[in-house]
Amino acid sequence: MPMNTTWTAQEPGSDPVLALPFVREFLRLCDDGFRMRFHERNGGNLSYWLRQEEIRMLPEKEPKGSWIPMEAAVPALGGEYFLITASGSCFRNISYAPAENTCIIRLNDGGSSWQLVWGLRNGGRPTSELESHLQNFAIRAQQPERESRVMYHAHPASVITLSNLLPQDSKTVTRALWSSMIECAFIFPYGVGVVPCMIPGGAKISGQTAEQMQTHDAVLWAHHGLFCAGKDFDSAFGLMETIDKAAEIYLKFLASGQKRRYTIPDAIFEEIAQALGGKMNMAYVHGGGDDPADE
Ligand code: 2HA
Ligand code: ZN
Repeated sequence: MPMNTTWTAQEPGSDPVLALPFVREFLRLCDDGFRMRFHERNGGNLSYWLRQEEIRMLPEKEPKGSWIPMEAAVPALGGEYFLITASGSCFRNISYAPAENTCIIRLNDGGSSWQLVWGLRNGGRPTSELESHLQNFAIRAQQPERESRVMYHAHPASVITLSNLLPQDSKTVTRALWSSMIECAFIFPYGVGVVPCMIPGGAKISGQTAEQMQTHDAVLWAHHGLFCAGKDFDSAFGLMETIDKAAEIYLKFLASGQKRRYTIPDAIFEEIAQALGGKMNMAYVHGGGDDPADE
């Protein structure tokens, strides 16, 4: 998708869609992610799954244009509406010119194609990672307490650095992050899944990501970035921030050139699991991963 070179600021009052609370929160997250340096150029993408009452708030609910087929169908999401960043959109432009850089789409009943409801004013299509966003929503909706409304993909530098250092294995990566600061085990008790380095976009990476999302809170794409799921914008953004910060702490410790001298004992993770009523990835509670810092 060629990138636009000029943008016209879109005033919030110019379009009723921009006044909707979920749209405002979506745009605020884009600005915050850009300020956090999670998004170089057109890196990253964001999606929001609309609730029924939010669909009713849309001034125009009927899709326009043709049905565009997707590589992989998501039958569980047939007929659902999503607000999503446009392919090629740079996060620094999204809240400045939202109608060009985002869109609301509706899926057909079989969840195999999408149609435009709002946005993409200069043409284009939703993010190249559309399939990953949708499959992640579908897989998490199978577990009611883990259902997500926000899917957030970004390129935080510290997190990407981990895939240059650590074995690309979910337990090792999760333990390295949990061991960096104690809040991590509370904030992502199911840990971080890892998908090995592969070409972004399309069915292969989205299938493997959804598989990891079934049992983890976030998924690291090796040498690429991170996918975070959340029940709302604060949860998804907070997860991205927390994992980024834990990765930064881990890297600072490694940069000190010292071996790990003090660690969070497994007994503490057991206590956290108890405090969370067992809603934690128990396979990661006891060490034995392959962390080079422990060698
Ligand atoms: O949208 O981040 O993974 C650009 C990307 C692709
Ligand atoms: Zn990416």
